[in-house]
Amino acid sequence: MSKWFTEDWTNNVKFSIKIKEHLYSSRSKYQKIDFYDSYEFGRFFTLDDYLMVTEKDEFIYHEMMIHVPLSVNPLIKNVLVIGGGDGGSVRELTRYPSIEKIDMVEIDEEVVKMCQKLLPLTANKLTDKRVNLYFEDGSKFVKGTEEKYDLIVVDSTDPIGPGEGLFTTEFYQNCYNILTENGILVNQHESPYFDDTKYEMKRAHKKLKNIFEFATVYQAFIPSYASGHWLFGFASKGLHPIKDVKEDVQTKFKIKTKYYNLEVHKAAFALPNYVKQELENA
Ligand code: AG3
Repeated sequence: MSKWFTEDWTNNVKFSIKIKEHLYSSRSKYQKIDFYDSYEFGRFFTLDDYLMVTEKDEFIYHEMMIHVPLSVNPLIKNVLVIGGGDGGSVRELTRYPSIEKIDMVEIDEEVVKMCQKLLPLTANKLTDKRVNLYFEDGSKFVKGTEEKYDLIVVDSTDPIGPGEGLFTTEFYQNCYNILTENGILVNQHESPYFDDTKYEMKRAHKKLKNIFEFATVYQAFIPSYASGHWLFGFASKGLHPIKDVKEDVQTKFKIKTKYYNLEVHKAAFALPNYVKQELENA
C-alpha cells in the first residue's frame, strides 16, 4: 500500500505527496516535526504537518528571500535571520563574501539538529564561521539586543503556533528599531490566494506599512506551498526594491542562481490587480 503525506491547504482542498519513506517523527517542546523522502520532491520536512522545505523547490524560496534584498543593498554586512532553522536562508547569505556576520535566532534547536542530519542541502552552511546560532524566541531577541543589522530576514512558519509572535506590531517595531539607516526587512508573507492565508497577508502588510517608510510585497511560484503563489514582504527605511537595485550584483559576486535574476527581481514586484486591491484594503 502506498503512503501519502497530505497538507490541508483549506478545509476543502488537500495537497498530497507520495512518500518513499517516513524518515523521522517527533514532538519537540514547540511543535511536531516530521521528515519524509518522496518520489517527486525528494526529502522534505514539515512542522505541525505544514510543509516547510522540499529539496526540489526550496531554491525558489531561499533565493528570492535573500538575493532580492542583497541586490537592493549590496553593502549589507550584518544580518539577522529569525527562524529559518533549516539553514536555507543562511546558505544563500554565506555566498556573499561581503557579509561579515549572520546571527540566526531559531526557537527550536531540534529543527536545526534534524536538518543538519537529514537535510544537508539546506543546512550545510550553518557551520560557516560568520554564523552565530541562538536558540531562543526571535520576538524576545529583537527586544533585547543592542546589535544593529543591515538586513533582517524573517523566515518563519505560518502565524499559528510558535511563529505567531513573528507577525505582531511589537515584533515589527522592534525589528525597525534595530535596523541601520538603510535597513531592510524581508519576511515570508503567506499567499494571496486562499482566504486563510490572504487574511494573514493583509494583517502583516497593514502592520509593516504603519511602521516602515516603505512596505510592499513580491511574489514567487513555490509549488509545494498552498496555491503555489507565495509572497514575501519587503519593508525598508527608504530603499526602493526596483529603483535602488544594483544591476551588477550577481555578476559582481559571481553567484549562480537557479531562479533569481534581475528580470525576475523586477517582475516579482508587479502584482496582480486582486492582490493590489487586497493590500490597499488592508
Ligand atoms: N517557511 C515556511 C513558509 C510557509 C509555509 N506555509 C505552509 N506550507 N502553509 C519555510 C522555511 C524555509 N526556510
